[in-house]
Amino acid sequence: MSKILKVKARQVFDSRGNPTVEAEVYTKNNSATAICPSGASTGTFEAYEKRDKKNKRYLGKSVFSAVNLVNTKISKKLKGQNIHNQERIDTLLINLDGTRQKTNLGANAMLAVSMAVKKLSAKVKKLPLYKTFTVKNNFKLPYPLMNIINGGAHANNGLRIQEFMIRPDRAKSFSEAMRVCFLVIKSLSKLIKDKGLSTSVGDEGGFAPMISSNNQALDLIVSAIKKAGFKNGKDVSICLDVAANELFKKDKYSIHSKNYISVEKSIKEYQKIIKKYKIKSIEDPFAENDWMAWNKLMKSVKGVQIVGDDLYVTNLERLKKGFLNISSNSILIKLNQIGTVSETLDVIKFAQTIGYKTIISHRSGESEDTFIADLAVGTNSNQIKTGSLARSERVAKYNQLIRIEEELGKKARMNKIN
Ligand code: 2PG
Ligand code: MG
Repeated sequence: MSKILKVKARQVFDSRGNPTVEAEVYTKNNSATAICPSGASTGTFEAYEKRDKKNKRYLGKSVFSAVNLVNTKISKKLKGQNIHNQERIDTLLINLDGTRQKTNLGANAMLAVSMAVKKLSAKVKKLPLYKTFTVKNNFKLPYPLMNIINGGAHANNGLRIQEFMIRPDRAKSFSEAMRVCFLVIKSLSKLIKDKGLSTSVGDEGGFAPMISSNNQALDLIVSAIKKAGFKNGKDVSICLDVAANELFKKDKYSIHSKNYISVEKSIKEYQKIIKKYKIKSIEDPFAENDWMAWNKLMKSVKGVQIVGDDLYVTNLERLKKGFLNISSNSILIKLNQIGTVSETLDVIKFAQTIGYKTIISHRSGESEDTFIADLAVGTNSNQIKTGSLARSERVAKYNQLIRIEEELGKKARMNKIN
């Protein structure tokens, strides 16, 4: 048995330049680190992110109190624990915190520790991380959902929809999937340049040109797919994250234009763009508490992946509610929405049992940590959403998947999209 000697944390910075927690866990001869990511368009029911709101030296954004809790209370509690007993360690963290939304310790402190424990256990066992989750063999690589045009809270261009993504549905291998996305992105870059617009990128590496209509962004992507030599809706599919929490006021939505319209009218507009642009996946089409709207959409569109992100916040109770309500057919998984590795795995297992697709996701504030790439393969998740082919904190995850595919060699398989 390898026992935890101590746990230590430090404040580091994320891809937006904001402070975040890095934890380091030690056994006698080994150690491992993990960094907690951070969202911008967060759900109300997400686990709590602890920041030093009163410390003006970092404009209220530092995480020294979370770091301090790791170095004191958490380290003391975990000392002597078996590094391989993830569930017990996560339960100790949950009980030590003792709140529903992890407000005492902070999910940022807890998750950094939980991930570092998982990484260290794999290291001690001399196993690659992806082999230590739920799947033991027949590993499958996820399809990348690449966010190639950024809008909403991730850019300042006035686009209503937050993420315009592509998914290379016919790629037979992960490296081929990357090649397809590479070609579409290069083609999109040229189109944007030719229009005299800027090719600078948003928080997740997608272009953030100064356009403000969803249809304009969608037209650009359709042309880029075509110019790259692919068929929209066959080789490459367009997928969206609306992040509708941000576009909701008094039962009305401003998804399709600046005007606020009813759920029924919004669904009609969804139907139009689904048809016109052959859209295959829509994440957070409605707000986190508007369960009826989700159900209405599920009844009105067929053959579209409807993904719950802010709706479920990787929380088992909310997922169960959504399942009973027939709210979606897929779930976005973000470790820091719930705060421990074990709870995340429970949600993935349940989602897969009820036939939901699981999509492992980054946050808009990310780091060099590639944990989610291994998690996607280790749970046979269908897709991974981790930004565009730009900004090293996004590309790092794709590069890790290329390494995993290479290591699996002939045994490597792509997951099933449908
Ligand atoms: C989302 C995420 C990641 P954020 O809404 O799906 O793309 O954004 O991390 O800002 O919540
Ligand atoms: Mg989302």
